[in-house]
Formats: sequence, C-alpha cells, structure tokens
Amino acid sequence: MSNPVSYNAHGPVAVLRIQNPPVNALSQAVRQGLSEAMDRAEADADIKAVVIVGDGRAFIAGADITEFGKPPMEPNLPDLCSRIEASPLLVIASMHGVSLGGGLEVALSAHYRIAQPDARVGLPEVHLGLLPGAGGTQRLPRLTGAAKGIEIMTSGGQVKAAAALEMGIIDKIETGDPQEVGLAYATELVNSAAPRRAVSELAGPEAMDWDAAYSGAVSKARGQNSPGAIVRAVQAASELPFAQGLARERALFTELLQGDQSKGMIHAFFNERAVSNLPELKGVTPRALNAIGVIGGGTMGAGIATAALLAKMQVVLIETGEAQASAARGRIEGNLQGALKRGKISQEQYDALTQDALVVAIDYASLSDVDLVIEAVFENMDVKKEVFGKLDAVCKQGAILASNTSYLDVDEIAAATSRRSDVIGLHFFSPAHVMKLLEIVVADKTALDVVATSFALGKAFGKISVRAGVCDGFIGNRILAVYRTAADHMVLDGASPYQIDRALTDFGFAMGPFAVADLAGLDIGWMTRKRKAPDRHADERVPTYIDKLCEEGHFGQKTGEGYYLYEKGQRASVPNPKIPALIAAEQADLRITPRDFSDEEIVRRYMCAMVNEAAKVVEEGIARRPADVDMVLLFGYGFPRYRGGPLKWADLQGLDTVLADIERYAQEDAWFWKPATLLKTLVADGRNFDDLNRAAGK
Ligand code: T1G
Repeated sequence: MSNPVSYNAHGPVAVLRIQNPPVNALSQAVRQGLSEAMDRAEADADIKAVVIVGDGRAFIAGADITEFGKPPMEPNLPDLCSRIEASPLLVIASMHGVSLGGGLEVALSAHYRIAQPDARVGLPEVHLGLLPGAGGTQRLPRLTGAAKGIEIMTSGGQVKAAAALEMGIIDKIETGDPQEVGLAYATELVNSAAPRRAVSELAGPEAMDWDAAYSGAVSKARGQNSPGAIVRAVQAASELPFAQGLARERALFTELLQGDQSKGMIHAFFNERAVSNLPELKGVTPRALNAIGVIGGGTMGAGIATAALLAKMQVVLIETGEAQASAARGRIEGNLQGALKRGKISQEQYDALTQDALVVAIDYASLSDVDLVIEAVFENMDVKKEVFGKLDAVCKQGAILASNTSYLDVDEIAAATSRRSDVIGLHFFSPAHVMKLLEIVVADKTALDVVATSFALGKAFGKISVRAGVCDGFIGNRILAVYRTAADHMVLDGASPYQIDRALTDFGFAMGPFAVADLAGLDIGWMTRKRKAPDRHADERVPTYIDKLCEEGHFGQKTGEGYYLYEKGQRASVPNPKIPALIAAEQADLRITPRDFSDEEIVRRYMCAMVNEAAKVVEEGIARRPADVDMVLLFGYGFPRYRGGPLKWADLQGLDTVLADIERYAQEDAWFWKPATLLKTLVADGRNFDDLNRAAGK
C-alpha cells in the first residue's frame, strides 16, 4: 500500500497532501502517513510551517467508517490530533469540499484554518450513533461557544464556509487551488511571525444549565443516545481541564461505539448506498431519461410529476378532463411552492418548471415522445390494463412503461402490452416528491437496461431505490400487513390500540400502527381485507371490529374519526371512545377473555412478526438481501434509524432468541406464527442476516 500522504517542501513550508479517494477518509494508512510527515517536517530545521490539504473533491470526510467494529489500529485519531496540535511548527489546514467528523477534528487541531468559499464543515457523528471522538466536543465549543457547538453536533449538519468564518471555526476564506491558497497563507503567517494557536489552550466554553440542555437533547432524540452524550461531553469541556475533558469524551465515545445504536446506524449508512448497487447492472447502460409521462394527477401522480420536475426532466401529465387537469396542475404548483419556500428552487426556476417543463394534457397522443411513463391511476387491475394498452399504442419504441401500483401483479399488467420487457413497477411512497423510498418492482420479462434506467431515475429523484420481486405488497406492504395483523391480534387478546401505539413510539417508531392507519386511511385496510377475503385460510385470525367504524364512513384523519378523534386540521391523538366497545363486542363474539400485555411483550411480538415475514421475503427472493428489507423499513415505514432496520435488530437481539419466541407464539397460532425456513436455517448454522448481506456482496 503506497503512502496516501505525500510530503513536499516549498521553502519553509511543508505540504502534506492526503490522497485517499474517494473522500480522503482517515484510514490507518492516512493517520500513519500524517504522523510520519509531521515527524519529517519537525526534523527539518528549514521548515517553519506545515499545510495539510486533501486531494480530489474533499479535504477529509472523517474517520474511516469501514474500520469501525474492527480492532483499533495505531495511531488512533485523538492522539494524532493532539500530536498535530502540539507541533512547534505552525500548522495550517487548507479546506475544500467537505471537512467532516475526524476531518474537521484534524483541522481543529491545526493552528490556522483557511477554506474555499464553497467548503462545508461539520461533525455528523450523531448520524452514526456516535459523537466526535477525536477532540471535536472539546475544541469546537472553545471556538463557537457551548450552545452553538451543541447545536452543530446534535444536528450533525454541514456549516457553510461563510457561517464557519463567522463562528470562528475557520480563520479565512480564499478562492483558488486549495494547496496554493494554503501555501500562501502559511507563508504570510511565517513572514508575520504569527504565533501557534492551540485551540485546546483556549478557555473552555461558557457554562449553561446542563441538565436542561441534556433533557432537551434527549427529548428531541426520540430514544437515540448520542445527542445527550454530546451535551455531557460539552459540559466536560466547560467544567474540566482540556486533558480531562478529552478523557471524558473518549469514555462517552467508547460507550456509544460499543452500543447497538451505532451498529444500527453504521449499517444504515453503508446500506443506503449499497442497496442500489446491483451486481447484475454493472456495465448495463440506462436508456435516456429526458421526458417523463405521468398518468393521473391525484396526490401520487402530482407528487411523481413534482419529483421529475425537480430532477430537471420534462413532464407530460395526462388527466381525464380539463377540470381534473387543472386540479392536477394546482397540486403540482402547490408542491413546487413548498420547494420554493424551503429554498430548494428559486422563483425563476419555479416559473420555468411550471411554464415550460410541465405540460398537463388530456390526450394520450401527447405522450408520443416521452422516454418513460409512470401510471398512477386507481388501484384496480382492469383500469391499469386499459391504461397500459393505450400507452403501448401511443408511446415510442423503447419507451418504458411503469406502474406505481402498491401491490398489484406487475407481470399481469405487463401482459396487457406488446412490450413486456419494457414494463416495470415503480412504487413511490406518498408524498412521492418527499418520501425517500422507491421500490423498483422487476417483473419476469423486464429487461436489464429497463431496471438500470429505473435505478437511474431513482438516483435523479434523490431516492433510496430498492429492487423488489413481484408478490402481493412487494417488500414493504407485504411485511406491513403481517406486523399490522400481529398488532390487531394483540388488541383482540387484550392490549389497547393506544398502549400499542405508545409502546412502539417508545421503541422509536415515528408513529404507532393505529395512528399510521388513521393517517393512511382506514378504508385502505378495509378494502384489502375485502380483497383478500376469498383467499383467506381457515385458521387465519382477521379482526373485524374496525370495519364497523368504516361502515359508518369513518376512515381516520381524512374524515376526522378513526382510532383517534381529530379536531379540524389537528393531528391530535385523542382516543376515540367508540373503539373499546367495538373491541369488547368482538371479544365477546369470539369468547376471548382479554389479558394484560406489557409494553415489552407488545414490542417483542410486533418485531418478531416483522422479522419472520421479512425472512420469508428474503427467502423467496422478493428482496435481494436482508439489508434491502432494512432500507425499505427505514425509508418507507418510519422504522427507527438507530436500530438499523428489523433484520439488523434481529441480529443484534440474537436470531436464536427471536426464533425461540416465534416458536413459542406458534403454539397459540400455528398458522400466523409459522417460522420462516430461512430463520431456522440461519439459527441452525450459527449464521445471521449480516452474513447473508456479506455473501450477497455490494
Ligand atoms: N469512511 C469510509 N467510507 C466513506 C466515508 C467514511 N467516512 N464517507 C464516505 N465514504 C464512502 C461511501 O461509503 C461511498 O462508498 C463513497 O465514499 C462516496 O460516498 C473520530 C468517529 C462525504 C458527504 O459521517 O456524509 O469521523 O458506495 O456516495 O454523496 O470523530 O459520504 O462508493 O463504495 O456518500 O458525494 C464522520 C460520511 C465519520 C461522513 C460524500 N464522517 N460521509 O457524499 O458520496 S465518523 C461522516 C458522507 C468520525 C471521528 C468520528 C458522504 C460525503 P461507495 P457518497 P457523496
């Protein structure tokens, strides 16, 4: 392995250039290279200053996350930072692109920091379930003050150069080649006999009400540990001498690194990237994607059209009539107004998108030149087949025909066309221009370049795209149906929907299953139960108490009444007093004597049902890898990121304990709790889901 840190003396200034593509992560070789280069500079009497600069697109993106979980390798980053800071030479960091995590910590251990105007700095360790572990919690607040330092570290956000200059994180902004800019600054400092400025020698940050800050961070963190730990580390910076504060930081960092939450979040970090890297697509060229057709301008269609417009594509949206077309345009403009308000687009971009890029029509002939069409009409197979037949007739050769169906058989839809290899499923989640998840449903005959084009579309839309096979509900909705049923079974057996919702939000879900049902619309579950009724197995327990509410026309938030009552426009969660009686009536019909459930049992059953069905989804090849299921649940179903996803959670619990519980539950209900074969095989072999992820490769 060649040394990733080059050393070049320019008069009295030594340039240390890090070359570790793609983002100059601080691997062991980089750390060692920096340490040796500092030794070399200090051994040369002619050298008065050192410039540290990154090659390529970034200064340094942080510690090398691939090293986490492996035995630590010297030199460790905190010691390297202290070593750099202690140098008798002037040390200058010349920053460009991103300087994140350990990268900013290296820069903070320098004596001066200069940056390009478009450079960004940050300490995003909180997104990995960690805190800055190389002095960041001690040095940053010495420059920014405690409150600002806590805000930067608990948000994990990136700070633009101008703001960083304002806060004192950097000393100067200069446009130019980062190495030249760094050299010029170093020369200026040497010539002016500028003093060494060790940040660690600055006074600690001001005191504050640390317990209030701590509980504030904890309450916002929804169960994640690192924000609270960050506050305690900054408190140490304020109350202890630097060395002791550093030791406190190290202890807090080590505790987080050894905990499950950082394992879950690092799993999420790597797999949200890996999930779209399908080996079978290597070398496959996607088709052109300049103009997109959308069929249907309801919430989903308008959201998809918005996502395409924001991805700088031409959009032709088809509706059934002038009034519907006008309403669809209104929805899209409303979505874009939101993007305008959030600063994602400028006014002139808004005008260009709505006046030039978007065409809303009622004649399918307008689609004759689009590269790909996404159908987002009513979830009815006959309607979809009719639409695809018309698309097949008007779209150009090579145009891709995609359905946004959330559960219907894409093979059957494809069969309604003469171009089955050009048909695919693109399952967006509402609102389609906001939700990150896109399930790419690959049908039997779908061509590989159509799959590649769909992943290219997902990337252009900024989505986390996951490959799914064809089955009822694909990956996410199929698993949702099962863990939702587990919750319904617990209601019939005695747990209240409100206790279940609370137990699961305490576990880390954004919302519990009954609040989600109210949000999505109780009519959806009602229609699904009616649709599946003909195929229902005799042993299947299907609660029907909520259907009584649907028969009265109460569908949740959209009608103001569901499991909860919603004052006009409120999202208040006031339990609906009708529900307990409906449950009691069904329990009486089924001669069930309700029993108590602990929150722990509720979470355990809910998670075991999710893991069991997820294992079946992997076993059947509907999902390519266990990590793909994890990404679906994280990005489409509000699963807590710091748990990494249901199958990562199961690995961390121990698959043998999960299987043991499922087998115990199966004694009550053998049909619902039939253990997944894959789960039994993994336990028998002493393997886990991550072993399957590694075997499937990137
Ligand atoms: N370590 C290892 N690999 C990394 C990496 C890192 N820190 N950052 C990115 N990569 C890989 C990534 O997996 C992908 O690989 C490729 O680089 C391009 O990334 C002690 C403990 C820097 C803003 O959390 O936020 O320092 O998929 O696709 O969209 O206190 O990557 O190509 O094989 O994301 O242009 C703190 C994490 C670490 C920054 C670039 N730092 N990275 O985004 O490209 S912990 C971070 C990012 C730490 C110290 C603590 C982004 C990016 P592949 P990409 P991008």
